[in-house]
Amino acid sequence: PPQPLDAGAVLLRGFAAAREQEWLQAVGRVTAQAPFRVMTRPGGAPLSVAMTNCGDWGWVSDAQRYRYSSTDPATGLPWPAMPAFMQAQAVAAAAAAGYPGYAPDACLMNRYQPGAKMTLHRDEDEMDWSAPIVSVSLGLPCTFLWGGPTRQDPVRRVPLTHGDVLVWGGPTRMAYHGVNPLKAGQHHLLGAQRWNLTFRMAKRYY
Ligand code: MD3
Ligand code: FE
Repeated sequence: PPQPLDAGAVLLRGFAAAREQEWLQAVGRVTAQAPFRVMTRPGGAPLSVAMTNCGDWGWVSDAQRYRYSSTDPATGLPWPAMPAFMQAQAVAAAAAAGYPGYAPDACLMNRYQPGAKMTLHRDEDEMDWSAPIVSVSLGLPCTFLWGGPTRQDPVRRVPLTHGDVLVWGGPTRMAYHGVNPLKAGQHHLLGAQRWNLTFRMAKRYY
């Protein structure tokens, strides 16, 4: 049975592992059209994670601000469509976690290389904060940092490995979270990388 981390947050260990080849293929098709790239954060420093998107909306950052954009700023073209396989798997994971009716319109794809990290933050650029977020981890393991409603709350360390899927809804949807610097290593499929895909309802209501 699914393992609840906290109210509304469910960890589906290994949910994506059985179909890892299809995940790799789907990510490969998206990144052939819209490659991973390092974006600039407001203020001008680079993010340490390389990103791309698929779906109707993509999360982007530049020296001015964070926002959702229907087009890839690198080309001006629409983001690649969300592969049907990825969309169906995200919907299935949400349903398994107790969230029927999930309809993601955005998938942010993060690529971590050794040393890359994500500092504590909240995902607050989506219009409807009641819609859950589904997160798929592939490749090297990481330590996920999971805090509470304020930056000062204590942080739990949750190890995430290849194929783990997390569903964040309910009260934990707005929790602070981050990722420790990725340790060096070799994954049998991805080499020295971790990919994390987060499915969101960016502009659609749940
Ligand atoms: C908890 N990504 O892209 S995934 C992000 O591993 C992000 O790349 C991390 O945080 C990564 O914004 C963490 C797990 C995750 C994603 C969204 C959440 C946890 C969350 C939203 C609310 C609470
Ligand atoms: Fe986040």
